This record gives sequence, C-alpha cells and structure tokens, in this order.
Amino acid sequence: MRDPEPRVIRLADYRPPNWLIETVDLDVRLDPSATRVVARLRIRPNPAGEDRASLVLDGDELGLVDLALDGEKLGANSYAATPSSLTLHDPPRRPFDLTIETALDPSANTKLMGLYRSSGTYCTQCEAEGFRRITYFLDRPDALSVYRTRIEAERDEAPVLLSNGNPVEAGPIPGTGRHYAVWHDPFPKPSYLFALVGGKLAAVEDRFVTASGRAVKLAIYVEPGREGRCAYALDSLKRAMRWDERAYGREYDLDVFNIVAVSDFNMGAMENKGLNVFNDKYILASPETATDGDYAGIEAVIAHEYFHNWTGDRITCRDWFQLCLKEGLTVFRDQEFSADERSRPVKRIADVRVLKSNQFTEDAGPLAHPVRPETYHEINNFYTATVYQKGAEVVRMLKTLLGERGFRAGMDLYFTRCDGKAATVEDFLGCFADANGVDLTQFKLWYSQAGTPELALKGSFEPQAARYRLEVRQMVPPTPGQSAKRPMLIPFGFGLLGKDGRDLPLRPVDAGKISDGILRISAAEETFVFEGVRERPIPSFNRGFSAPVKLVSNLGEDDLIFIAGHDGDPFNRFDAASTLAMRHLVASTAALRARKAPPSPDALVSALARSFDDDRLDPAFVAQVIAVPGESDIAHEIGSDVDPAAVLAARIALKRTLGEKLAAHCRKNYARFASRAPYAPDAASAGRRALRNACLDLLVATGAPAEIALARRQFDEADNMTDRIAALATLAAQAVPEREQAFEAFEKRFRGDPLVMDKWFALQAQIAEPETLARVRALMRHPAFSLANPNRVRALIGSFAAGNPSQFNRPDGQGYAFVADIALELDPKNPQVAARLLSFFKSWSALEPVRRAAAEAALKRAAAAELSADSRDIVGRALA
Ligand code: 0A1
Ligand code: ZN
Repeated sequence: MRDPEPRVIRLADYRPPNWLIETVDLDVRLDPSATRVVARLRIRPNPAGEDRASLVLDGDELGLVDLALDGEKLGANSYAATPSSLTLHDPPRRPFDLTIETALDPSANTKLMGLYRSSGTYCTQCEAEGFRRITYFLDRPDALSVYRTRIEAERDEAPVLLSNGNPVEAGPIPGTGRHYAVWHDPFPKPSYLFALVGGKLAAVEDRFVTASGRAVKLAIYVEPGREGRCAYALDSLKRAMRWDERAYGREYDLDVFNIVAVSDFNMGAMENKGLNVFNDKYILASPETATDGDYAGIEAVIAHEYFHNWTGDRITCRDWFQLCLKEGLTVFRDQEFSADERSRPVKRIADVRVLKSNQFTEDAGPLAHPVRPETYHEINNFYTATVYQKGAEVVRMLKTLLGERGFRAGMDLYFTRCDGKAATVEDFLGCFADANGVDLTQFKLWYSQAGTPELALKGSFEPQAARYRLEVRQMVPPTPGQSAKRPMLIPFGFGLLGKDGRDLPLRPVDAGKISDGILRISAAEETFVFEGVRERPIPSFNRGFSAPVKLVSNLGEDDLIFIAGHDGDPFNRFDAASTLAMRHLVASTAALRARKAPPSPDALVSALARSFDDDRLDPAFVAQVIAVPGESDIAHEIGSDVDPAAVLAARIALKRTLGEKLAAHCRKNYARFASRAPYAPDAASAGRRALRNACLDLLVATGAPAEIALARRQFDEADNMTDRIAALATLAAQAVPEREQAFEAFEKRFRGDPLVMDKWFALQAQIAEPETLARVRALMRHPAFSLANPNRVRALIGSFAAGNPSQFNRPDGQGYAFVADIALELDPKNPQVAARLLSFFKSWSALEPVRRAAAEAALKRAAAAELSADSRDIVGRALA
C-alpha cells in the first residue's frame, strides 16, 4: 500500500504542543491477535500552546474501539477517528480524562514498530513514532507524562510481564488462567521511551549498589536456555553504572533496571526508561559463539543504552531534529567508557575507522545531511552515521576546546539545568558557553553545515629565522541543499617532531589561537607561525584525530615513514602508516586501470616491518597498523569515476605483496601470540588474537598451500569463535577446496544457532567473486535464513551490498537489481529494513559511468514502485 504523499517536517515550524498529557494510565490485555489497550489520559491545555480549538492525537494503523471523556462515551459527531489520527472537535478548555480503547494484532505486526511478537514474546519499540501504533497519543518527544501500566496475559503464554519504572503489584486473576502486573514510572517521559514486554523468559539477576547506597535490582531476560550467555552483558552493565558515577556523577534512579533480549529487532537496542530492549546480538555471548568484536560491541551497546538514562531519558529531545543531542552525546560517552575500560589509542583508531568508512562516505554522497538536520520526510532515516558518529565527534571537539574541567563544568550545568526537560542543541551549547564564559556561535556550525571539511596544509621551515610557518586553507564542500559554506572552528591537534622523534617545544608567535598543542583554526585562510625552531621539523597534523576533517598536505613519503615510527601520538603513527597504504592503493588502482604495472609498496613495507619489530607496541595497535584499508575506503579516497574491480585488484595485490615481504614477521608473531590459556575476552587477550589473526590473513593472502593449510588447521582446532571465524574469513578470500570444506563444517556445527549463522551468511556474501551473487541467492533458501528477521537480512543481503563492493557494483548491474528487488519485496513488510538496504546505494554517483548508469536504473525502478515513506525518502534523495 502506498503511504500518503510525503510531508516535509521543518525545524523552523516547531511549536510547543497545545495540550499536555500529565498522566497515562494504560491497561493492556495481551492476546496474540486481539490485544486490547485502554489508555486513560489526563489532559490539560498547555499554557504555552496557541490553538486549542481541537485536540489532534497521532495514530498509525490503529482501530478505535471506544472513546470516553470524563467517563462519558463520546457521541460520533464530537470526534473523528482514522487509522492515523483521532480528533476531538471541541475539547473542554480545562483538565479532563480521555479514555481510548484500541485493538491491536501484535502477531501481524511485521514492521517491528509498536507492539509486536518476537519468537512468541510480546515486546514494543516506540522510538521514534511507534507509540502511535499502540494508542492515539501526542506522539512527540516534548510531551512528557507519568505512566502507570497494567499488563494482563495468559500465565502460560506470558509468565513474565514488564514495563517501565518500578513494579507496583502483580498476581493471578482468580478463576482464569490469566495474571497481571502493574508498573509505575515516576519520571515524566515522552512516549518514545515507553516499553512493555510479556513472555516466557528466563532472568539472570544481579544487584548494584549506587554511590549513595541505593540498591538496584538488575535483570537480563532471555529465551530460556540462553541464560549462560548473559554474563558479559551483565558485567558490562555494572561497569557502565560505576563509570557514569565516576566520570559524570550520574547515579541510577529506579529500584530496578531490566534488559530484555529479543531476536527480531530493527536496530541495535533501545533505551526505554528502566526497561531496555535489545537485539539479542548485543547480549548473548560465549567464547564458542561470539568474537572479540562481539564482546566489545556488547560492552559498548550496553553502556550506550545505560548512559541514555541521563542523556536521553532524564534529559530528552524537544523534537526529532535534536536527535544528535541524545545520540551524539551518548555515543561520545560510550566511546569514552570503552576507551577507559580498554586501550584508549586502539579504541580511538577503531572509532575513526568506523567514522571514515560510514560517515565520511555518507557526507560525500546524496544522503549527506547536517548533524542536526533542518528538514525531514521520514525520521527513521535519520538514525545515521552523521547523527551518531559525527555527532559524537562534535561533542569530543567541544571537550578538546574547553579542556577536561571546562567540559565537565558544562555537563554538570546541563544535568542540573535541563533535567526533566525536552532540550535542544541550543540549550546544550548554552550550558557550555555559560559554564566557561565562551562564545560558541562559530562552533555551532558543526551542527548545521553538512559535508566533511577539507584542510589544505602547507608547512615551511625558515632556517635563517628559525621559524616554522603553517599555512592552512579550509573548505567545506557543497552538499544537498547547501551550496555555500562558512568557515568552521576546528580544534586541530598539532606538534612538531625533531630529528630524534621527540616533540619540539611549540612557541607560537600568536599565542592566542594555540594552547596545549591545539590550534584553533577559524578562518578560511590562516597562517600559524612558530619561532625558535632550529632544525627542520616534521609536522604532526590533527593529532588524536581531534577534528573530523580531511587533510591535503605536502608531507612526503619519508615524512610519513618518520611519523609512523616516531610520533608521540599513537593515533598519528597509525594514521601515517594508513596514509602510506592508501596512497599506494590509489596509485595502484589507477595503474591497474591503465593496464600499467602497480608502483612498489616498499616504503609501506618498511614502515610496517618497523612496527612489527617494536616490542613496546601493544599488539592490538600493531594489528590496526598492518590492516590494509578496505575497498570502500579506497573508493571513497579516489572520490569519482571509481572502478571497484580495479580497487579490488589493487588491494589483493598489496595484501599478497605484504604477505610475501613480511612473511617472516608474520610467522614470528603468529607463533609468539599462540596461547594455551582458556579464552578470556579482555582487551589485552583480544589484542594478541587480533595481531595473530592479522598475520594469518597476510600469510594466507599469498595463496601458498602451506598457509592455507595453516588457516584450515586454525579453523579446525580453535577453541573460540574469534580464531575460528578469522581463519574462515581469510580462507573465504581464496578459491580453494579448503574454503568450501570449512564453510560446510561450520554449518554442520552451528546451524541451530541463528546468531552464529549470521557470521556464516555474512562471510559468504562478501566473497569477491562473480559467483557470489548466485551463492547469496541460494543462501536465501537456507533454512536458517528468513527475510522476516532483520539480523538475517543484514547478515546476508546487507553484507553483500555494503561489504562486497566489487560484486554489489557488478558492471552488469545484477548486484543492484538484486538488492533493489529484495528491498521492494521487503518494503511493505518492514519499511525500515528495506530503506536501510536502499541506503547502500549512497555512493552510486562516485562510480565510473557504466556502473553509475546501472545503479541509477535500479534506483529509478525502485522509485517507480509503490513505496513506503521510508524507502521513498531514501530513493528520492539518492536520485536528487
Ligand atoms: N535510540 C536507540 C536507537 C533506536 C532507534 C530507533 C529504533 O527503532 C526501531 C530502535 C532503536 C539507540 O540509540 O540505541
Ligand atoms: Zn542511542
């Protein structure tokens, strides 16, 4: 069914609600296909509202059963009900009770928004606009209410009944097989934070005592039989709770904190007050089934959702344009937590890799938008890398500019001033400006200007004057709807390395724009001069990746090698090696396209060899240094007229050369980090595994039979999923019988475990060979696959579209046609997942002409179909 014509929502049109809903009393009688919801709303006119002639409540595919005002049934001509709204024509201009009864079919809810069932468990997802699928409501984040929820169900079908807040009472309903539970959440909240769960679930319980001595009951609910896989999630939760007390002075505020893991979920997890609902991928882990990456992901997502209790729940967003207010800030907080719990430099490298792969590519294509957009058609499509990851970078820059104490003072003020409110980016920045006595007007452009700023840097050494001069030009590229940009305030980590690799003292001529190694770049063109420089220095730019910008510099290969070996900033040591690799790959891709011999990667080889030889380095760090940039990152660096086949060939050739030239280093480290100790998920052990597996990957890239045998042996003998899947992944890149044998053995062993099978689907979907499309099609018929489950779709179809550039971008267009077909098939059932698949077309306009035409044809075909609002929005913007 075609959704109604798209409505544009504009930030500039924001008006406060005309009505307030003080309390919400819900009575939910669960039934697989005939759930009844009675909502009693205490409503009063909002003094800040304007038009109170009528009351319009939001709905979405709702059926009204009954409606009463102050207990009296309403006459048919005093209201109008449609599936998408309920209008009271002449509501009283005083406080009144509105009682609304709606009927729902949770089993038929395939969109996974509102109340639905996942493996029989009743659960809800209300962000962003799912509550209106449960009852008619002011479904907007600035309408805060206190909720009391009574849930009733068959005891056999749903022995566990949960909602937000604290439990009030529970018991059987005599004479029936039914029972009930009542929950009360004393903290006013918007409807998107409402949650309810009912099902046959097992609990893993614990206790946490807050800094002020309040005992909190913790529980993670999972399908029975999975209790043994919750320990790491529970431990992460307790560490996150402690961290928020230490780092921000934030304590938990209810008597219970419940988490429920479900297997059908559109996103990662959801921060509903006191009742987080998780994609089970971010809860369940055991050494045999989860990788080190999975463990790190669980820790990060558990922390993220928990941290939302303050940055999201206690202080929420005034409207959906302010999404970054909770998401960017909370990602920043979870990144800092993981950095404290693990290795800070390695975490930073990993985060920047994700930022560049996901956000820089988004920013460079037709879906680019500001961290705080000013218009949208469909808010579901703005849960993006820009809002989340770039949003976190903006908060990090604020901290860099204000310093540790200034930042904390701003956060403290934010927590006191905005607690219990629905806030804006202006409110947030105002706290930092007031707490520090600074003007953040120019800084605020980071929220409104899309596109990744580019800095052209020219350094010159003047030996006679003993000066170093740095000329900086900044440029923000045009993005959809924004052709002209203003110069931004860029906190730029900077240092000058002397011959011995140590930092020279920085003596700026104009000290006003520089402090603690941070240059405050603020003009379109600017020069920074340093005096007392007595030797030719090597500059270290954007240390710690202090700003999410791209650099063009006159640094030569020798400079980069020096930085890679000596910079006191570990991020830049990594970045220099990665720049060397990237420069080689771009040149090599161009050479291969022109049918010329690729250049020699000798400089890179010697830089990597030196990292291998430096025993003081953290293995996890070395693993990052030797990891060759991915195909999409190379394509992004090339920027236009991209030929993904040439990119792939260049990357394969480089890995093979590195495997050959660094074979001795790889073998040595592979042996050195072999471990007989039982698996432990801590960062140090994970780092050793990461380096060992990166070595294996380079060795296998040579294609030598002995190395393939080594991978096969590791695959067979591994006692943990990290090593097993690493061996399988590296074999997957080789067209050898061992690969198919290993895939078969894996399937036999894990076919009953959907989360593990996702890894199996994903690896096969990423094989960079023309036969893969047929393989993916065949895998869709595997009993473990289902288009109805978002994790399965992401694992198989998403990995093909996002993780296999040469095959998604087949020159014959069949990769595009396939993904578009799946998206169209899925769209009526689950528009959010369909729209995500379509957003993998985000870089189509950077392709060479043949592929570009094929991608455009697939998008146009999608555009001509009957589409949901979600998919129509993505396709429309992609083609604009
Ligand atoms: N607020 C969640 C993300 C989220 C958004 C929308 C959802 O609807 C399907 C679900 C989750 C977070 O940041 O974790
Ligand atoms: Zn979030």
